[in-house]
Formats: sequence, C-alpha cells, structure tokens
Amino acid sequence: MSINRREFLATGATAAAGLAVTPEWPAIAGASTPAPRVALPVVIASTNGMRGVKVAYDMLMRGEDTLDAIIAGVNIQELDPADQSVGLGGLPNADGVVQLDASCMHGPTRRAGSVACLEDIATPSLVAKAIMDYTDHIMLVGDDAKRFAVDMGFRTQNLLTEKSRQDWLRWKARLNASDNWLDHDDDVKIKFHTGTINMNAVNAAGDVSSVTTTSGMSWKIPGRVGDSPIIGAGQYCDNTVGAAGSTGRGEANIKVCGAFLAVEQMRQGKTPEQALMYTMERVVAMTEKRLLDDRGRPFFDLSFYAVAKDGRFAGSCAYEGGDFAVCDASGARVQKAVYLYKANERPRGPVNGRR
Ligand code: SD4
Repeated sequence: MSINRREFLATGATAAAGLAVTPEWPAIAGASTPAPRVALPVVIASTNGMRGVKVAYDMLMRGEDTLDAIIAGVNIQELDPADQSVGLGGLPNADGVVQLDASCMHGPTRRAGSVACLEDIATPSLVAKAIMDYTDHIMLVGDDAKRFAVDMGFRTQNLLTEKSRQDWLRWKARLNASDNWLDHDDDVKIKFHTGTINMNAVNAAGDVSSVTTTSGMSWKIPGRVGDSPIIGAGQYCDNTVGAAGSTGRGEANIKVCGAFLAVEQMRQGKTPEQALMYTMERVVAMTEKRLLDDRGRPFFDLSFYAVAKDGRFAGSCAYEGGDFAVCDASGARVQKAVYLYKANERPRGPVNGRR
C-alpha cells in the first residue's frame, strides 16, 4: 500500500518513531509568509545547555516525551557542581544559602508546574514537574515545597560547594570597607552573577515543551523569587504555537511576561526572531530610569530563546555577542543571537543593573 507524505504524518507513525520530519505547510495560524522547511525535532537552550540539547534531541529521536527530554537536558547542569548558576553548586543568597527556582510547561497536555525558593534539592526542574504531575496546584515555595519534594522521594543534600562558599565569603567581605573582614586581591571579581538554563523543544509531531531552572541572582535577598519560576516570564509554551524562555536579569523580564509575550507574538505571525526582538524592545521600554544610560540603553543584559511549532528558532540579547545552543538534524551547535545594540554601544555602568 502506498502512502503519501501527508497521510504518513497524519498517522502519527513518524512521531511515535521520533523520526526527523520536514513539515510542508506553515503550522502557525495567521503566519503572513509560508514557513521555510525546517527539520524536526528541534531543541534550543541557553548556551550552557550545549550538552543538554544533544541529550534531549536524542531522546526525542527515540520517541520520548518533549518535557521528559528537555528536563533530562537541564538535569545535566543542575547536577554539575561546576555550573554555579543552577542546582548543585549554584551561587547562594546573601545568607550563604542556595535557593533554587524552576518551572516547566507540557504543551500537549496544557499543564504547568513551578517551584520557588527551594533549598537542599538539586533538581528543581523535576520538583516543578512533580507538582505538575501529582497535584492540582501549579506552584509551591520554600520549606513547604521542600517538604512536598521529600514526600515525593527527592533526596536532600547540601548544595553549597566549597567554591561557591568561598565566592560568597569574599562577596560578604567586600560589602563594607570598614567592617572586620579583610579583602583579598582578587575579590574585585566577586560581583553579582546571573545564570540559568532554559530549554525548549518541538518534536516530530509538533508537540512543544519548555523548562527553566536556576539558582537565581547571586547574593540575592533571601526569599527573592526571579522570573524563572514565573509561568509566562521564565518560560512558556503553547502547543499550537511554540515555546519561549529567558535567562538573565529576571526583574527586567517579569515586567513584560517575556516568554508569554514572545509566544503570543509568534501566534500573531511573527517569526521567532521578530517575536524576540519585539520582546527585547518591550523590556527596554519598561525599564526604570536608574537602569538606563542617558541614551536609554540598559546597564544589564537579558536573553530570550524561542522555537516555533514548525521548527524555526531564534535567540536574542540586548547586546551583540550573545549566543545560544541548538540541536536539530544538523547536530548540536552554538548560534549567534540577534540583538538590539552593537557591543560597542554597551554603556559602562553597574554590572547587572546594580549601582
Ligand atoms: C533570575 N533569570 O533569577 C534568573 C536567573 C538569573 O540573575 O539569570 N539571575 O533572575
């Protein structure tokens, strides 16, 4: 029996087998121009997800679920003590305590989960998924989130590595020049740090998922919640459109609900690149004066990542020089992000918007 390509796709056989496919028609309603042919699956992430996008892609090729695949991808960074922006080894808050945020969305079943200010559990992405899978709620925080996780069988451990503890001590020592702590010559390097991993995927059937996980802004005030666990800011997906997520200064992203905004822009027909540039422009437009130079350019940076249901993808930054990780039929690689301002336009100013 012969079967044409469209019928073959419609059988779902391709999806079940996880095969790479090339959609022949634009999947996004309202798209003004036909989408270019893009091979599926596609996984994109912040650059620290280079190892993760390959792991996730291989799982999608084996027909595994989109959210399971990208969570396996981000687990690599969460469990890596050398990555000081996520999970085990993440830089702590002002009290020297590692507090983690994460959220995820599963496109095909339209579900979401989120956890904030989680301590002692290295994989908040899996805790967010457990909240999604096993409760009628979407978000749990703090000690109660930890108790839930322990009840679910998650293992507790000290997440503060010796390297992160030393960095915290040095930051603390430099807080006040007239305190009783001595400074060290290299302490000038100890500033506020940002870092996070966001990962988004679309499989051969066009199913979409998204996840973001982080230790948040280093030296933050205990209890501070960033954008990563906020559904619609740190990540968002809609199975009829695509997925988006963010890393960088969460306070700037929360005010524009950046991941939601990017997905909604794609829904209205913008390409991922156009949707992310629009989102970056909204971030700058919504930034308070103290964080802008006299020409209106932000002192901080922020990155967005988006993948459309048809496999087109992009990354964006405020300033030239940013990149992101992607894995598709051409393999895992780093690609340049689009940007609003040239690198030499970056104002000299407080790092990460801190004065
Ligand atoms: C946050 N966007 O908590 C996250 C992680 C980060 O500085 O990059 N922090 O704001």
